[in-house]
Amino acid sequence: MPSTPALSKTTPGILRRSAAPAAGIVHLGLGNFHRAHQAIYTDAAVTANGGDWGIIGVASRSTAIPDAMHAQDMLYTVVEISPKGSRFSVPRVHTDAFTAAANPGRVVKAIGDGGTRIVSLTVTENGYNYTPATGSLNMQDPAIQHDLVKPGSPQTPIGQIVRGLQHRARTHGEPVTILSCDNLADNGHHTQRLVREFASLLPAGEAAETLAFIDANTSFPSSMVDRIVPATTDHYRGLVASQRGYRDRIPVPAEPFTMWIVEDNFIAGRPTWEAGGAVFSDEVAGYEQLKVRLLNGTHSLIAYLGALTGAATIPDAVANPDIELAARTVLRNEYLPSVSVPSSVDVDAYEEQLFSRWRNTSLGHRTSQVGSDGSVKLRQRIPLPALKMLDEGRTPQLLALTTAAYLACIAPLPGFDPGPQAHAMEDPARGLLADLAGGSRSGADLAGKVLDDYHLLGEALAERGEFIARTGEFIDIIHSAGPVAAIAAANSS
Ligand code: CS2
Repeated sequence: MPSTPALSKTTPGILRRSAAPAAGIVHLGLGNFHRAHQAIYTDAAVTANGGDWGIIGVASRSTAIPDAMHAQDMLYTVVEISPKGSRFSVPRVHTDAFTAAANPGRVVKAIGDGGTRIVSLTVTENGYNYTPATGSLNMQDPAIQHDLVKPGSPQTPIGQIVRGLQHRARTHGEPVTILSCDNLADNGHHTQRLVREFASLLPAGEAAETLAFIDANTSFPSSMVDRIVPATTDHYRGLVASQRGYRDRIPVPAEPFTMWIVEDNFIAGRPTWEAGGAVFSDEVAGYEQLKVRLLNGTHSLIAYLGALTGAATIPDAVANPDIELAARTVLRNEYLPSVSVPSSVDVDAYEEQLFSRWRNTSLGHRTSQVGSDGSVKLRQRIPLPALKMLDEGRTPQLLALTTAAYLACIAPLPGFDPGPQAHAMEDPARGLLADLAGGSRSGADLAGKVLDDYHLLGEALAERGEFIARTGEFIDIIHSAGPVAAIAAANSS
């Protein structure tokens, strides 16, 4: 039997254009999300209206995706998965792909190149090297320390961007847009603040020159991105081989739903992403709040409570009526009141759409994936809605429960086993939080150390004893009576 051929530019029937456009975008974070989101919109824009908007994809550490992309003529398959069936597409926009860790100088050169007009990022909340306590650049981070003194080999995205901007300032001086596509509240300003903070820490003359360039020649639009993109598995490789007749080492599974709301503030031009359905809007802040709180915040609650009940996937977790009730309550009563809902959004329809997306059983989105990196994700999701409720004299029961369930997964008190899904969650603060838990006698003790001393959810919430005490009580209930008892306690308070 002939073996299945590998995906390449000669694979019949997949390419709408014979060649990728010339590069105009450097994308930091060549992961699954980018390949199923911005790449699809860019492909639609270039197909409809042309333009030199090819993408140089930069993976942070792993060489797996760049290697496979080179072996497949920069191609890969996006597999849209719904219970009704699968749809396949092959974007044709990447012009190059490499790994930053192995080629730090090349990243600086690509960002510094005059042909680069947009530097976009999907580096996750964990990629911005900020301190949860203050939202500022984490000066204790050895990678930031390294990047401040080693201009030629930056390791962090913020360091890479600033070094690339310095190159631009000193050579051609062309403007460039820095576009964050991560789930950070106010992601444009947040990124701009970190970039400026890094630049201001350079030696005096360099700092002034770089800041002047940043202020005159860059823009930092905010954007809200949305598409559920699970990790790929052999199942999807098999599906592509059997349904499309070629071998793809790196297919990307994604839900059919996709959304991109962008602030139209591009100092050096942009692709016509509206051709792919992107919406340019002045209401990005409202969309970001809506998404980061209602979707991502509720997602965290579902992931941690789900993992504690043994659910491996998000659809399994929301199928549990207690978890569904907790999710609906946190979304409606605790997140929604803090959101400036954009004029075109019908909240009831948005909520129902979220639940139907979360119920997509064919997607297999794992609780351990959504539960990973909680120490940097929850900082984006919980503090502002919690503070608003506390200021109004109400206790945010389910936000405290989210925090408690997170800690029960990542930093259980001695003698408690949160189960395999919790063990599989990765988190940059796992070691530190586990140490704090190891030396704690009770939930109150742990919650005090994590929220008050360590400021996991920022400085303002560290001052709110009521929130910390309630989190401690939920930690104890989860440890002694389980997550369902904790949901009942939250709902009856
Ligand atoms: C999830 C997001 O992992 C998480 O924290 O909430 O990755 C979510 O699936 C996407 O933001 C959906 O757009």
